[in-house]
Amino acid sequence: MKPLNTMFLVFFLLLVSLANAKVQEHEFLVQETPVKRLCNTHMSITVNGQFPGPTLEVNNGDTLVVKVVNKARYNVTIHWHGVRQIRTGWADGPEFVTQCPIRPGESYTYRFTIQGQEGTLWWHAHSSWLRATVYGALIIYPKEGDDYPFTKPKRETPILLGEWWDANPIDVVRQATQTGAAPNISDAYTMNGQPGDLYKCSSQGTTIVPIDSGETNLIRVINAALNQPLFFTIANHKLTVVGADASYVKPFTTNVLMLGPGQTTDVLINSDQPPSQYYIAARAYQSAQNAPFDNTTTTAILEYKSSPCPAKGGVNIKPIMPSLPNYNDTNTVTSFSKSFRSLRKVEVPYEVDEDLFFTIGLGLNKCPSNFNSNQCQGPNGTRFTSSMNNVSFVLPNKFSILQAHKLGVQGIFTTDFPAKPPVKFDYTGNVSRSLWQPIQGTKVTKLRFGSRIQIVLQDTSIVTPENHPIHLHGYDFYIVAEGFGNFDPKKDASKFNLVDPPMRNTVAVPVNGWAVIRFVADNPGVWIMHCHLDVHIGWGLATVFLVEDGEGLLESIEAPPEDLPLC
Ligand SMILES: *[C@@H]1O[C@H](CO)[C@@H](O)[C@H](O)[C@H]1NC(C)=O
Ligand SMILES: *[C@@H]1O[C@H](CO)[C@@H](O)[C@H](O)[C@H]1NC(C)=O
Ligand SMILES: *[C@@H]1O[C@H](CO)[C@@H](O)[C@H](O)[C@H]1NC(C)=O
Ligand SMILES: *[C@@H]1O[C@H](CO)[C@@H](O)[C@H](O)[C@H]1NC(C)=O
Ligand SMILES: *[C@@H]1O[C@H](CO)[C@@H](O)[C@H](O)[C@H]1NC(C)=O
Ligand SMILES: *[C@@H]1O[C@H](CO)[C@@H](O)[C@H](O)[C@H]1NC(C)=O
Ligand SMILES: *[C@@H]1O[C@H](CO)[C@@H](O)[C@H](O)[C@H]1NC(C)=O
Ligand SMILES: [Cu+2]
Repeated sequence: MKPLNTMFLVFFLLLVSLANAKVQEHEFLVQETPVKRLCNTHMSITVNGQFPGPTLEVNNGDTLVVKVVNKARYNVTIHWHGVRQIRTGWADGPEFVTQCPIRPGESYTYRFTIQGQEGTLWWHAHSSWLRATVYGALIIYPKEGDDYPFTKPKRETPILLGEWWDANPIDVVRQATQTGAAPNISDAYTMNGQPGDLYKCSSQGTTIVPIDSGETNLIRVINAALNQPLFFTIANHKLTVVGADASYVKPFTTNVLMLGPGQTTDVLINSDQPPSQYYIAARAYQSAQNAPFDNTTTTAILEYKSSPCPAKGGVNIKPIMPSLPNYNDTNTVTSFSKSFRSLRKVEVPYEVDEDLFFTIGLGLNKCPSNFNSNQCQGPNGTRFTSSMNNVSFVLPNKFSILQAHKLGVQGIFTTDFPAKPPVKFDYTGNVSRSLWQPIQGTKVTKLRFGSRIQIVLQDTSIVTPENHPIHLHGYDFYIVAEGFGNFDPKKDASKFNLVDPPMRNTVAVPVNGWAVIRFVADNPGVWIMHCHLDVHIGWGLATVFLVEDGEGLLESIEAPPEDLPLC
């Protein structure tokens, strides 16, 4: 076809697809709101006074216009987790990466279109630890007239898993930044903002999920916890996984899910049990060694409509409690994550243009000479740090990286992020102390528009091995393989699934292991890739891809919005 004809065709298809796409406008007031949990009231930062925040419901193809007004006393930004933001990187949200923060008293309007994604995503603050309370679900239905590729559910319920501190989360992270130690662990996990029956002063508010006999219902599980991968289960009910991170998967049945922070999983449940009340429960999957963690259990109640009412008639029927895997049950995590296959036809690159190998893990910094011992309360008088390929990522503060890139401002970042670890070592072995302290920098990787990328994400055992949920902005990627130990290209490349690998935006990299992801760099802009444990982002477990504009029509990032916050 001649280029002109192609253009007409593109234009025509655009018109057809725009015909029933809608534009939804919302206002998000970020404000302090009293929230009482675990017997105490905190002035939490919320959106529109709601905790969790409002659920956004759209159809694939719709455009969202969200005016965020900051009435709180902290800088804030909002990230639309998993939304591809094709050509609209200015609306992605991570502070100092794609925009400067919205300062107190200011506002910014995020505009973006959902393109080709269906299922469950979410939104959250991407500034300091504000996302502890500033988050909500983003549900994407198929285009109007389209159906789910599975039994139409009678009811749909989102369940947001969260993490609650009986303190101001901003104080918790500030204290850790000052001391160099690990931040205080949380006091509770929550489901839709409620800890549930197993915590003090909580059973009044326990989330109830309604169901009736003979139904098939959809539960959209989102791990919005700050720092903890979580197991999730429902007593006596099988879970049929049909989607994850807004991509459909070939259905498979399991008793338990594991979600790293940032991940979502859509499951169908059949109400095939005697009418009663069943606990829905979640608790920690803890892969780090010798690290304190919140070992409490959050619950909601799956309640059959016709179940005997516990409050009436003096009969005290307790909901049925499921058993959960041990906190350290990595085998369950492995068999779960290996069950994922894409449902729809995949376009995984067979060949790659950039073959990248990134180590991910923790580190310890020696106490700087101008610091006192109160500022070095990490193990043996150190400060915790974290890095990819031995670079601990530092956010700029005068320009966002995207602004600096588009305006050609020098001195904000460098483009020398290493494609391979600068030193080769036994990543998952007993690592010499001389390798534990990374360098700091704002180093990015430049990618040509349209190039095919492979990244091996390799956990290290420095300080402790750990399952890190690695999240890439602006893209979905295929997880073509994962395994334990050190990735070996000779042995492991033959195991790649290039036929039906799952497509996700966050990969839970196995503890003391590796995962290999592939994607095509077809979305120009500046995209952060980071561990979704917020404690690790703060320590520097992040890096940035700068994807250049292409040459064709619709291959360059749009112009910045006029109200884009400046530093
Ligand atoms: C962290 O925990 C310690 C020990 O329980 C406590 O003294 C401190 O106040 C906590 N910090 C914050 C910010 O809540
Ligand atoms: C949770 O941790 C606390 C404090 O370390 C400990 O006392 C308690 O036994 C643990 N509970 C469970 C259920 O593991
Ligand atoms: C997991 O924890 C259990 C109970 O604390 C312990 O007995 C077991 O050795 C641990 N397993 C691994 C693989 O660390
Ligand atoms: C701290 O020092 C002790 C004693 O030298 C050592 O056994 C331990 O491994 C050190 N811990 C860390 C995390 O460096
Ligand atoms: C790790 O290596 C150090 C230094 O070579 C050695 O002292 C230590 O015993 C080793 N630890 C283990 C668990 O092998
Ligand atoms: C990281 O870089 C520092 C500074 O050059 C060096 O001391 C350390 O050994 C390096 N570690 C690794 C894992 O490359
Ligand atoms: C808030 O953002 C501005 C830049 O817009 C920055 O200079 C300032 O340091 C930020 N404040 C905090 C507390 O991070
Ligand atoms: Cu991490």
